[in-house]
Amino acid sequence: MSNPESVEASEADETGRPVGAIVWNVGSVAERLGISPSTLRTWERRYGVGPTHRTTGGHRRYTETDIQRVTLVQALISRGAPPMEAARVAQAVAADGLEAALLEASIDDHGADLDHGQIIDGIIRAARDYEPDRVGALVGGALRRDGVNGAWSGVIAPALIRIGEEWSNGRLGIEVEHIASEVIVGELRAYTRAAGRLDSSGPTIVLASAESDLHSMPLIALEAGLAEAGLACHVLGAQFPAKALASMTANLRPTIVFVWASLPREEDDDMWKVVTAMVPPTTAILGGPGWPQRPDARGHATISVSLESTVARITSLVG
Ligand code: B12
Repeated sequence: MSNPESVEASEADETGRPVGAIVWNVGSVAERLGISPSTLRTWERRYGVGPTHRTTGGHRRYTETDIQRVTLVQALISRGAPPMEAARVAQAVAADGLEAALLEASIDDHGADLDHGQIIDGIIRAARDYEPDRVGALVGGALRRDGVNGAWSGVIAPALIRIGEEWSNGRLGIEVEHIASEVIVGELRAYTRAAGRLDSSGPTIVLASAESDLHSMPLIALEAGLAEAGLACHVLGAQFPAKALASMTANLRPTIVFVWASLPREEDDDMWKVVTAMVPPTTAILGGPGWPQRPDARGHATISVSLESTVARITSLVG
């Protein structure tokens, strides 16, 4: 690739660009973007998206910000936007929002190759910046690209675990955790709805969180994973009372009862007593790090290790 050129003091302009900043000529930018120099010149001539600087001899010189902006035009065009519209959108983005806009455009572009680490960083940055739409675009894009299991294990769970760690170390506020979790729940639910009408005439699947435990997102992820497999379920949500679960199970005789616990629970806990007392035709499956670990105290209940294995187990149990 061609080398960037360093701006000479005599070429610095009145816009405040630092003397000596790295700038690129049109050929280098074209090479970086994999498009022709004439396309770049056309974007500048027709739509006004181009270099903000020229040498004293009139040669185009792109700064990194200019390059981000033309890259955004390119990403939007590759997603199907007409060039004039792509240029209008890119021009409207402030310089400090270009990186985020690019990330969003690439995740929505199924051909784009953002790795999981970049998406996780983007989600955490967007939640920290109080920008739920950006969190949603990244999470929704990952779901559409990787499916529920892939997006959960590759992006959503690692992002949540990091957010939890940073919250407990005091490096981010609880509002960041709330923003991220609200948006993730919304995206998972939208994904479930997009699966269309599910057949609910078959075996009954009940999902709940343990009494006094507010963590319910894994239920919503499981609901989406089951929807992807064509299965409908009843989601009872967070903090479900043990007594109500016992009576509902007796009345409904569901095939599967899945109960999530993020917070630690003891063996004398009511919820533990209810789930370990469940017998066929109901199979109790427990998920989350909160459950007591002693296998001989579990009765017929089993502990799951991941979203993917839980979906697979339920799918095989309900045939
Ligand atoms: C989002 C969140 C919240 C949200 C929940 C919103 C919602 N709708 O669910 C809110 C803000 C309400 C919340 C509240 C609280 N939270 Co909170 N929360 C989290 C966070 C970031 C993610 C929770 C989650 O969904 N975890 C699920 C996945 C991402 O993590 P995991 O449990 O480690 O999951 C792996 C395995 O369990 C396994 N797995 C095994 N079987 C199965 C089955 C299925 C189906 C799935 C999906 C996965 C799975 O796979 C997972 C990885 O994919 C966690 C961090 C964390 N590590 O969990 C903290 C965390 C659970 N919270 C914590 C705490 C302390 C609290 C609060 C007490 C204080 C607070 N932060 O406000 C309250 C709890 C109040 C209450 N009575 O419940 C602590 C718990 C520490 C502990 N062990 O006691 C954590 C671990 C944060 C931390 N690092 O300290 N929280």
